[in-house]
Amino acid sequence: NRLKLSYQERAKLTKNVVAEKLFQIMSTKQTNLCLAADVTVASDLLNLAEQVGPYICALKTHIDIIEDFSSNLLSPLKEIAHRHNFLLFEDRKFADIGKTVELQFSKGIHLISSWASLVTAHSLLGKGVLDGIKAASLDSCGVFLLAETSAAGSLITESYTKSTVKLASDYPQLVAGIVCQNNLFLDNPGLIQLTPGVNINKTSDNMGQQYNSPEFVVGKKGADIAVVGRGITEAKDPVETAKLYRNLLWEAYTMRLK
Ligand code: 5IU
Repeated sequence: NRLKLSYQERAKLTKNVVAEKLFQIMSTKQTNLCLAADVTVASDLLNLAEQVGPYICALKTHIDIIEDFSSNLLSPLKEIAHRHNFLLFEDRKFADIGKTVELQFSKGIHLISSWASLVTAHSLLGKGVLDGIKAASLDSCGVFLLAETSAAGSLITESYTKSTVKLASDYPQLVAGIVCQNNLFLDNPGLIQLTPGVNINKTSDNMGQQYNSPEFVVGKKGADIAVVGRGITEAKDPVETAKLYRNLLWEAYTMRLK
């Protein structure tokens, strides 16, 4: 049962090297918080990464929403991630045939494979998406496959969710974990459960996002890492709020181990 194992112990059970690194970072920095840095200006992204960096294990980006994107953003972003010891995680949600995914991952203006050590992908088209990511990986890369979402009215079915977990376990070298809302793989402690839709002040937004509390997702739903976006980025004091989420999430994890 992975829920009773520490992140440190689970680091040894991973087959994907980025997942191993992520568990080690979580353990060393005592944080299972991933910040969804959904800002649209390059300097805001860098400032957020710099300020919140000490309290997170990963910074999740949507690099295609940056209005003033240029490749000049990439080296300072990498430098901040390195200095504060967190991973860069592009939430690209790859969903095409393998060859196209290979190109989307490594080409275009965003050059994702040159800086992101983690990416998300849909399992909809099957294993090709993983082959495409693998073909374009420069260094080591970890994929999070989407098995469930926090969105109300999602079209994902139970059998789709199940098949996605199966696909993940068929590619242990490449898959770091699964994005989901429920405890889907107790028996596979090397995989990481990443759960978005976490907010302490709201239960939804006006576009179908559904939120739960840190205690609920980590304590009851098996999240290893929680993704928090607007709960932090739209707070009056994002740094203090990031610390608060970090503490609540870590406390929920230590309670779970007992
Ligand atoms: N995200 C979700 N739910 C999902 C998946 C991804 O919210 O099921 I898959 C992303 C979208 C956004 C972040 O980048 O996680 C959540 O941001 P907020 O905490 O601001 O809602």
